[in-house]
Amino acid sequence: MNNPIPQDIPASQITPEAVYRARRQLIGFGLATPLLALAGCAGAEETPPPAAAAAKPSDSKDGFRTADEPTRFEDASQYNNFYEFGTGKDDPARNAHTLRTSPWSVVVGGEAEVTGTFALDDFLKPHAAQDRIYRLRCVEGWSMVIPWQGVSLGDVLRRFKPTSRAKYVAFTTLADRGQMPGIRFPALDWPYREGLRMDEAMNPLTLLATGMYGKPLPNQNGAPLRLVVPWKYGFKSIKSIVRIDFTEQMPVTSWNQSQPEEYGFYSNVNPDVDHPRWSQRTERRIAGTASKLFAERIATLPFNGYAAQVASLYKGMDLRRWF
Ligand SMILES: Nc1nc2c(c(=O)[nH]1)N[C@H]1C(S)=C(S)[C@@H](COP(=O)(O)O)O[C@H]1N2
Ligand SMILES: [Mo]
Repeated sequence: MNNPIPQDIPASQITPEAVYRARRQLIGFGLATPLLALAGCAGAEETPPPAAAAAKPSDSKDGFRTADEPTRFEDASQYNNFYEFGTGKDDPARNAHTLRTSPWSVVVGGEAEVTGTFALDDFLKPHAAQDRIYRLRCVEGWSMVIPWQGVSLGDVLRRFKPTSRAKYVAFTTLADRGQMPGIRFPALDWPYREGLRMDEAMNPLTLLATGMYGKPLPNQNGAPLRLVVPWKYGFKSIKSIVRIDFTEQMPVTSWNQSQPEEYGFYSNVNPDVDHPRWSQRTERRIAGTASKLFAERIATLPFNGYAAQVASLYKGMDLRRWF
C-alpha cells in the first residue's frame, strides 16, 4: 500500500523499488542466464513474428487459469506487502521467518450453526488443494501472475452452515508482537482485517490459498492460509488468517478504516475509478527479467479481467459510489 505521505506517486514505489532493483540485479543474473541459454539451444536466431500476428492464448472460461505469463517465484516471494513485517517491499521476505505457522488454528464465529476453534487441517478438510493461476493487482499500480494452490472459500464456509442472518464474512490476521516486528508501528490499527459480502465469498473464484508455485506458502506471502480475491485490489487478499466471522453488518476493514476516502469496502479493480492520488487506468506487471523489475505499462481491465465471472454480483450498483 502507499505510505501515508501525500504525493502523486506512492512513496513505496520510489525508494524501496530502487533498492529492491539494485539488490535483485546482483542476485538475478546468475540464475537467468543459464535458463535463457537453454531456451535458445535450437541454434540460429529467427526473426520473431510481429506481436500482433501471434495469437494470444486465452484464459480458462471459469477464470481459474489465466494464460498470462507467471511472475518469477523469486519476485512473487520477495516483493511483498505484509505490513506486520515492515512496510518496505523486501521487509516481509527478510523478517517473516519469525512467523510460526505450525501449529495453526482458525476460529470460526458469528452467524453460523457450527462455530469454534479448528486446527488448520480440520478447518480445510475434506477439500484437496486445486491449482489456480490468477492475476493479482495491487492498488499501487503493479501486478503479478501467481500459480496458487488452495480451495474455494465457499466450499470451506458451507460446512459451518451460515445462518440466514450471515450477510458478510470478516477475516482477521494474526497480530503477535513477538512474531511480527511491524506490529510495533501504528501503520494500521492491528490486527489486519478484511471482509467480503457473502456472495463474493461464495463465488468459486474466491480462493483460500495454502501454497504457490507447487510449494507451501512462503511466510511472507501469508502462510499458512491466506485469501486470494483476484478481481479486487491486492489488499483484500488478507494473509495469515486466524479468524473468520459471519456477520449481519458490513465488517470494519483495515484500509477502509485507515483511509476511507481512498479505500472502499468493495475495492473491485476498476480503471474508471481513480484513486484520489493517482489514476487506476494502467498497471505494470512484475515480469522478471534480471535487469528490469517492471514490464511496460498495460491497461488495467475492469474487475482485473474477471468481469465474465463476477460482474453480475454488482448488477444495479453504482460502482463509483461503492468503490
Ligand atoms: N495481513 C496482511 N495481509 C495483506 C497485507 C498486509 O499488509 N497484511 N497486504 C495486502 C496487500 S496491499 C497486497 S498487494 C497483497 C500482497 O500479496 P503478496 O505479497 O503475496 O503479493 O497482500 C495483502 N494482504
Ligand atoms: Mo496492495
